[in-house]
Amino acid sequence: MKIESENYTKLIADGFCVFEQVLDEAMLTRVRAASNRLLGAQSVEHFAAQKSTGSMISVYEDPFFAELVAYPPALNALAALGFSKPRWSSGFVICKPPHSPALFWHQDWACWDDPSSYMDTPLQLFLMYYLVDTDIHNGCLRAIKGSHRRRHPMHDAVPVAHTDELRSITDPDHPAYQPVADEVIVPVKAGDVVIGDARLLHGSYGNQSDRSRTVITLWYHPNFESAPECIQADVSQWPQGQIESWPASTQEHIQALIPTYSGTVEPMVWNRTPGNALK
Ligand SMILES: O=C(O)CCC(=O)C(=O)O
Repeated sequence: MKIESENYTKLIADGFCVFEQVLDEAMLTRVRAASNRLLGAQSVEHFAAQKSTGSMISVYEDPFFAELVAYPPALNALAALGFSKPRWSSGFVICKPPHSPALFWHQDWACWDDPSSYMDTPLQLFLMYYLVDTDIHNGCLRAIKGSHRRRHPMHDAVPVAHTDELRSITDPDHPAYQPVADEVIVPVKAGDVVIGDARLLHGSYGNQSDRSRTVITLWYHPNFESAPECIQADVSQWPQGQIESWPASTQEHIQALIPTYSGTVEPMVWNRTPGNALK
C-alpha cells in the first residue's frame, strides 16, 4: 500500500512525526495517575542510577497501561501511517525530576546485523506521550533528523549508549550529553504523541523547571508479520512474563498486539551498533 500523508513523509525522511492531541483529557488524567503511582513507589537509588534518563520503570508493572497500549486513537494514528497490524513489546515511564540533567543521545534499534536495518521501512517505532507540555526549558525531546538512515558523528561518539556510566552520568562532559549543531527541538503539548523510528538519534534537554516532566514510551513493531523471521523470533521473546500476572480481561485486551513467532529460525543476536552499511 502506498501511503501519502505529511506524517508518513516525515517519519520516513526525518525519522519521526507528531500526531496532535491523541490522548483526551480523561485518558491523560488516568495515565498521569497510573504513572504517579509507579513513580511514587521507586527508591532514591532508582533515580540515582537513572540520573540521565530520570526514571526507567516498565509499564508491565501496572496492568492499567494495557489501555494505553491498545488505545484506539493511537492505533488509528499507526493505521494512518499504513501500519494496521502492529505488535507491541514494551514500554517505560520516564520521569525527569525538577532540575535534572539532559538525557544522552542514543538510538534504540538492537538488530543492526540484519540487512533490513539499512532500508526505509521502520521495524520498530516509539510512541512517546509527554504528560505535560514540553519545551527546551523543561526537558523536551531533541532529535537529529535523518539519523535513522544516515551516519552522523554521534554514531561514532556514542556507539553504545545504554551503559550504566551514561545512565548515571559518571562524566558530565561526555559528548553524549552535549548539544550538536544540527539537533532539532521537539516541543509538544500534553496529549500529543511523537511517533519515531527506533534507529533515530534522540535524547532530551535537561529539566530546568520546578515541575517534573514525564513521558511514557511504548515500543511497537509496525510491520511485524513481514519483518525477517530472525527479528520476529527475537521480538517475540522480549520479556512478557509479567503479562501473565495481569487480569485475564486485561490480557485479552492486548492479545492481538502481542508478537508471537512459531517458526524455527534462530532469534537475531542483539547488536545495538550500526554497521558500515549506515553511510
Ligand atoms: O525522556 C525523553 O524525553 C525521551 C525518552 C527516550 O529517549 C526513550 O524512551 O528512548
